[in-house]
Amino acid sequence: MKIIFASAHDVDADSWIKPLQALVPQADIQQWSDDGSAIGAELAVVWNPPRDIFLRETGLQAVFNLGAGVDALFRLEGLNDDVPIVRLEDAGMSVQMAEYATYALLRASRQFDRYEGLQKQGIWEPLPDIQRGKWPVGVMGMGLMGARVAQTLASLDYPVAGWSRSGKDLPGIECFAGPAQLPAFLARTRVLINTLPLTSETHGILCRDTLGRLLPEAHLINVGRGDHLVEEDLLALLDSGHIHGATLDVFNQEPLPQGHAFWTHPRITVTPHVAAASLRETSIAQVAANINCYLRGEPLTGVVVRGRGY
Ligand code: NDP
Ligand code: OXD
Repeated sequence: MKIIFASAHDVDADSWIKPLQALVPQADIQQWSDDGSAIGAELAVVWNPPRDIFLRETGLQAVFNLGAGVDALFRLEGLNDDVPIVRLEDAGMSVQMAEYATYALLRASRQFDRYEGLQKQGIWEPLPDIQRGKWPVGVMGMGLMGARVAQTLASLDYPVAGWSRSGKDLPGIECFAGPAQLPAFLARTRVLINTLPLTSETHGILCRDTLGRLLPEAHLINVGRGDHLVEEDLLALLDSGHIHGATLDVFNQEPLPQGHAFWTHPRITVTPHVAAASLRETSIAQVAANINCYLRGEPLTGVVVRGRGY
């Protein structure tokens, strides 16, 4: 049984293939090559793979994604509707996401950004104490990433709400669900954290209409996908002052192009899609366990529901 390993990212493929091969010894795992030939793979292990992977490897029976978000796969030609797409389930990412969100929230709410400026000027000036009630947090997407983020911030006594497709019941978190409850969720939120998957329903969801409903002096933390955000709407709301700041990890175009307004905007913090990395050891162990289930004819975990897109 052949497995094709394909990553468009500049990764050392051997450092992924060798440990995976050790955990799935009965498979022949080969690295994608640009020479145009197919290896006749039954399975694919991918992260942002080359555009023609599904046109070339036409006998795939399942695709294992080395990340949580699968939107990039749906943009490729040749992906059959009946091939299961399996995504990473947490695999060490939710704790990183919680760290990232905590850092971004505290930088704004505890005014560490302002203290950085004061230090540069040599000014010793304690700013007013924090009032957590003035920093209601709203987490969009209450899956593996969002729930961990929401629970972490609630444990720091911030008022936290979550919004998802289906209703949730999480202690200490006010839960909203579906399009009908989105306006109420936004209206009580000052710090909006987006952990949604990118689907046809969520594309462009961070726009003038939704962001404009947030409480004044809002802060946006986008760790979902760049295409959730209408970039020019964010810039307009920053200009108007309705949004005070944004911490952005994901962008319409990655890498963020040189000269893009976000690079130098004084109230935008940019990170290069690193909020939560796929950790090699944990990710390989999870994918290998799933491939071994496949080989034994057992059910896989983390299979994307095609009709939902996540
Ligand atoms: P999950 O599938 O576990 O959770 C997705 C959540 O989004 C669910 O709560 C789901 O609702 C909700 N949701 C989906 N569609 C809608 C909708 N139309 N309206 C309201 N809620 C919706 O995914 P993960 O938490 O594992 O990952 C989420 C995303 O985070 C990934 O798809 C990826 O884009 C991003 N990500 C980014 C990383 C980074 O480094 N920047 C790293 C890892 C992930 P319900 O619970 O009802 O199904
Ligand atoms: C993911 C990511 O989806 O890293 O896993 O963005």
